[in-house]
Amino acid sequence: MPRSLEDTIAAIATAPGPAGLAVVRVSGAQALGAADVVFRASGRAGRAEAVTLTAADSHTLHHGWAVDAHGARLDEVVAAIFRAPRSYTREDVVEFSCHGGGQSARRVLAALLAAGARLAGPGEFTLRAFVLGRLDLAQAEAVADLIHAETAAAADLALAQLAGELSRRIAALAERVTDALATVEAHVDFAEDVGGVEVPQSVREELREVSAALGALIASGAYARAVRGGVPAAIVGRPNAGKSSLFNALLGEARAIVAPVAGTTRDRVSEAIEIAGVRVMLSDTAGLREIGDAGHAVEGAAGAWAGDAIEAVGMQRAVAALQGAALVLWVVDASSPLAAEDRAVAARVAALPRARVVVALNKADLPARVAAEDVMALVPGARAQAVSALSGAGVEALRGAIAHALGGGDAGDAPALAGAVADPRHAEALARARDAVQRASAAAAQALPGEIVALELREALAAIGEVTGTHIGEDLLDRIFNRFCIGK
Ligand SMILES: Nc1nc2c(ncn2[C@@H]2O[C@H](COP(=O)(O)OP(=O)(O)O)[C@@H](O)[C@H]2O)c(=O)[nH]1
Ligand SMILES: [Mg+2]
Repeated sequence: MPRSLEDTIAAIATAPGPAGLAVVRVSGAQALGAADVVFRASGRAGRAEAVTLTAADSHTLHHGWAVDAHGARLDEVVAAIFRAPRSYTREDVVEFSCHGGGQSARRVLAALLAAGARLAGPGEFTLRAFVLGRLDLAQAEAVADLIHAETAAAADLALAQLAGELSRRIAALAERVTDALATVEAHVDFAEDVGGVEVPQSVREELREVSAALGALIASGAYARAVRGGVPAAIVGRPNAGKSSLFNALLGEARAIVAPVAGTTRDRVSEAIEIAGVRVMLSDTAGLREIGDAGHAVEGAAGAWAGDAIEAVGMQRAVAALQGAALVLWVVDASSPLAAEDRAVAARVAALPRARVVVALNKADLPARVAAEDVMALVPGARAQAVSALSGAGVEALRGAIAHALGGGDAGDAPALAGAVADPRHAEALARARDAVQRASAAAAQALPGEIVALELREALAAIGEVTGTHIGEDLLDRIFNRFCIGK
């Protein structure tokens, strides 16, 4: 990404297509000059000279025409002036509000490029806001999160991060590490004169507290991470348990085919639903059961695509969905006793290292032949909910159980999202910081030389700096800002 701050950059900031407005933005030392070349103010009665944007005050609006190099009109526009440093980027910025649709903004942009601006890269306006110190990195990343937010909760989360909630928490922890480091370094200097002295008890205690605080911050972000990134979820169970029926009930529409014959669902059908502010990507899958050697037929001649072979492929996809799922909805037909096939599914589900599991005891409209305890014993830690996909009874409660499994709690007591660590990149960097503080703490406890403690603390600060942006490489910065749209 070219990112010389010398350049004046321009881009269309709005999505293409028919719309009320489109905005073209230009930022940099020559922003006002380039905008002036493109802009002709509409005439005003009793006023001889036209308004020039280079002379305009900050935070003023100017109606007029965008023109090309020959003075031909390109669009009717309103120019908004933001002078440095009171702008999105902290540079001089002009925003042209054009008519929406494909042509107007593109023509205005072309005129700005002809007037000396260069096309901005993805996120380059926000990158400038970061480089020029208006936002720290976590705040700048929140801009991309906000743009990509697919649920209201995800937008709230991003807004809180943009407002600096997370940055403040992290800065407070970084300050404590910095203070501890200063004390240790002073101690090292002092110890050179008087001989080896241990790191003071107060610092050791402080380090233990800071590492616990970092751990708590990371742990408290599990729900926020689900809200930010969405959650892949798989509906699994033996054939005819009612998986497709339940999938449709959760979706509120008849999306998957439901039939009394086993093996109806062969392909994986996926739809997004929202539960507790989390975008859940729900996949209905083929029922899991043993079908002999059918799987091998798939590899044979084309003529060997028997029904069982297709079902076998469906099952392979079901297993893949299961393995990729962060949330598993295991559907049990509670109107018939647990079968070997149910136990086989349970074994697969229980073997998943990290997935959260909800058991739907389906067909609750019929007499129960399965005890919840027997099912729970097969998948420890899961939640179970009786439900009837047919009548709809219990579907809301099932959504509640899923919300709980996602960490969303009950409607009233959902965990606070503001200031939570929602970005896995942040969580990973903070985990490294916590590990380094723990090593520093252990070194201090073992009365190792202060230099070693100081070394670990510097590493912790560097890891924290990857979140706030004080310690960040060009490569990582490129990767982060490439996630943005052009014009943001
Ligand atoms: N009585 C009753 N039947 C159900 C219920 N859910 C599904 N079924 C029936 O069970 C059969 C299999 O359902 P389906 O959703 O295709 O199961 P899948 O193979 O697990 O996807 C169909 O005849 C459904 O109508 C339920 O809650 N109660
Ligand atoms: Mg099905």
